[in-house]
Amino acid sequence: MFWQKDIETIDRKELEKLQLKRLQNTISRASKNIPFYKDIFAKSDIKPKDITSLRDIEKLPFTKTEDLRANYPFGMLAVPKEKVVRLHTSSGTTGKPKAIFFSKKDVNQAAELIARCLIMTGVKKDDVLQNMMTYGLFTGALVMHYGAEKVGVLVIPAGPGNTKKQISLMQDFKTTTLHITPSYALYLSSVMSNEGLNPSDFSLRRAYLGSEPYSEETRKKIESFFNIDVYNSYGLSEMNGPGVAFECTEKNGMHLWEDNFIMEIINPETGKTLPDGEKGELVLTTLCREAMPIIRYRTRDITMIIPEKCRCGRTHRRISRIIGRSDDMFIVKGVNIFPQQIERVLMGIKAVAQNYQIVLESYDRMIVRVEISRELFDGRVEHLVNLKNEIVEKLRAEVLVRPDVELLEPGTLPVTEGKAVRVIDKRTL
Ligand code: DLL
Repeated sequence: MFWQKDIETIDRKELEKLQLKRLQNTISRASKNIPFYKDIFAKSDIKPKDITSLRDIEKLPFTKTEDLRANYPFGMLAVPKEKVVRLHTSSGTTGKPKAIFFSKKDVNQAAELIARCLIMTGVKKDDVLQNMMTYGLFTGALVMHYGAEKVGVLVIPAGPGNTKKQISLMQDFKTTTLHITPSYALYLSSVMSNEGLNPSDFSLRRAYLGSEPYSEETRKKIESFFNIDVYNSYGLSEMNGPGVAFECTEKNGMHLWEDNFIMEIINPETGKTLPDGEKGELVLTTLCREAMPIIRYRTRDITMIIPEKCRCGRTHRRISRIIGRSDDMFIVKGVNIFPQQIERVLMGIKAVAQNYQIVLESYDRMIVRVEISRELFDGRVEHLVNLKNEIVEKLRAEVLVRPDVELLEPGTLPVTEGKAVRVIDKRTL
């Protein structure tokens, strides 16, 4: 099923022609209207007219998160303020937020992309989507909301939290589709299971999970608890929010909408472009954004382009699950570790419940605190010792560092409404 079949299955040659035309237009507008880009072109040898092929994009400098911060609040705007109809911000962990502006056309275009994503996963007008992302300055909820309304589904603007109420909404309005973060989906499953509720008595069919990294094991855990299909959804505020890349029913990598974005994978250390199939940092250029075009934005997200064609017939290339962020990686005993490696191991162990935390005590000591499922809390020390040893060994095999593991009762660790905080780095506190 397609929302815009012609563009979703466009011939690659045609797609590239369209990309080039849109890239040239974006560069020309940015270099005329945004002082930051005007400056870049004034200082460098490369001029907008020198971009005559898609490969020429590699000659342009990157835009970094610090550039958006330095130009806060209005510095990256390409249109007069009267044309802006919406502001979102992305706060990140430090410093000033980044301001992201939408014109009317941008709001509509972002909704179009979401509509593609929903129809691609089989949504129909009679579906009911419970939007459990945070409404407000965060893009997650509002951008999805507008896209879902465009498709014509009933949207429940629930926001996150108040889990018992969420469950009643799901029951009363026969919710079929959830839009939710992976950490909140795990928490929801623990509340439902504590309440003795059987997800098969609900009308749920699918969930869109994104906004934070999670592993295939977490997907499986959530799919099997709720008896639904989970689709991975990737996006970032700087590029509209959700709807940048999304899984089709093959559930094997996310189609990145290449008529709206140019994607590159680079080596984060050297900045050199890598071929399809190699892991590196995702760099994105907007092709349709009116209010705030961004050229070669360094997302810091590590992924790769899947070279094979997808069986669904869409020609827009897929990216793999995000492996981690280049700034999420930490080093213990000289070994590079991504939190997601740890999550993958934990979620693959049946006795592990929904929540965990990684505490970096020192440069050679990592503690992994794990909640275990209630059934296993039977008081038999022998069970707990065996489980702890299993977790230590599996983690050591994956990350090559032996962690200390603490087993905890369910509900011990904090739950956040937004993105989960998994790593506590005491070395930098
Ligand atoms: O999280 C937009 C979004 C909302 C995407 C809802 C999907 C669903 P930001 O708050 O700007 O925007 O955070 C963007 O979140 O650079 C990734 O590091 C991470 N991220 C987003 N989706 C995924 C995903 C929204 N599916 C940052 N897997 C991005 C892994 C993800 N990481």
